[in-house]
Amino acid sequence: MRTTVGIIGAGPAGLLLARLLHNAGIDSVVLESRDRAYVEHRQRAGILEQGTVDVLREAGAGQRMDREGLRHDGIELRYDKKRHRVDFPALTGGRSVMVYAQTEVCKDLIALQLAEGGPLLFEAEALAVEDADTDHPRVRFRHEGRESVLECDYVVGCDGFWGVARGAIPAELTQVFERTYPFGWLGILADVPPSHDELVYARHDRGFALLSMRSPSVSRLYLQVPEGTDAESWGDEEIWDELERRFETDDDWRLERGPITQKSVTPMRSYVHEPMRHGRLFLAGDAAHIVPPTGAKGLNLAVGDVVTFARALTYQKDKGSAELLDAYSETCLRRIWQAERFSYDMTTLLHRAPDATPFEDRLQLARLERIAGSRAADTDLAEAYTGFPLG
Ligand code: RFL
Ligand code: PHB
Repeated sequence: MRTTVGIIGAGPAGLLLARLLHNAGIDSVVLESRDRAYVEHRQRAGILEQGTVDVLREAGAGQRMDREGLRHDGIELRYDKKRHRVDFPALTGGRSVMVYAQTEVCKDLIALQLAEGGPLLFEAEALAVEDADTDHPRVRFRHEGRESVLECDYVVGCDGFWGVARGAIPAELTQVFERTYPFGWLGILADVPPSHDELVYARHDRGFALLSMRSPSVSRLYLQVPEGTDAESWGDEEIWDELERRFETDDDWRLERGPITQKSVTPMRSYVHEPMRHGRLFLAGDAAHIVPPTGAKGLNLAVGDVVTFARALTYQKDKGSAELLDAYSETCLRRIWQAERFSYDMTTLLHRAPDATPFEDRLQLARLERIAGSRAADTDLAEAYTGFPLG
């Protein structure tokens, strides 16, 4: 099997890349180790930055998002029973975000790829990337019980944090920057209308809580829990009781309860792998970097990477110049480090570390008061949350 761009992984990064290349007249093959139902139902991110929304529309993948997605013009920060709304359009010259789940983005892109695009093979597991530093890189993979080779001009590793592509970059050329956190998020889906029409990020002495949503009738909520917590160790009523405590206000706001349909724990990590390119192998999305979910940046960063790659390869095709491909890693990393910084800031602003001192508690509250009381600090948050420009 032969193609111009071999794409490993059919998460948002791999699927969107295949679509962008198809639109640019460049052929690709996508290899995905899991089956279609698994990829379409994996619960993850929920917030699309303005730039991501624009990219999906331009790629012809925005119709259902525009019908069913919920435009959000702000978020609420809650602390000390107080509520502060961050007004995105007022602070950023009109920008907003979209609540449209990653599962739905993936469903839309898969349907388009199968209808119009190049091959997308499910249950096709990449085993190794070979000859990455030559002009004929290859992906060895297993599909339908047989081992095969995909011969490529370029390989893009969109295979997430646990994928194989990153391992093909020699360790001596690599630098890894990493931080883990002593807590995770217990996430639930519940069949109940969201108790607020915008997301609520709550800082509480008992730990962080987040109110989000998937639709006008489905809520998505998260609780900070100790690292390594088993989701099943939390009973449903216990979860609602804890959410209620952490979202407490000094007004008559109420948290509505409903049947919990899914429960899981997500670990928290910050991670950057440099460089993101070795010869003709490029890394994109979670394969190269992880942010803690507090800033809602993971999916949006993946989109930024593949837009950068697609532009660079199109430039190479049209102008015969590898200038943008050569700059890929550097271009992506500038944006990635801004998202790492913001995600870290949001995480440390809102979570309570197990060894937090009263001094650190007061500092968190002072930081929150500063955001609530200063247009400059409020704007800083709004700009980062709605997203930095692509490239
Ligand atoms: P993905 O979505 O992980 O997709 C990678 C794909 O590669 C496949 N794969 C392979 N395929 C072939 N051969 C192999 N050897 C392969 N190894 C792996 C996998 O099956 C998968 O389909 O990466 P991508 O495309 O870079 O997209 C990134 C986003 O998914 C990610 O940044 C966000 O979802 C991060 N994230 C969250 N972000 C938020 O903004 N809000 C959230 O609430 C949120 N929750 C999460 C998350 C990430 C999680 N991970 C990675 C464990 C919850 C979880 C559990
Ligand atoms: C979500 O809806 O899953 C979500 C929203 C905002 C975040 C993280 C996750 O910061």
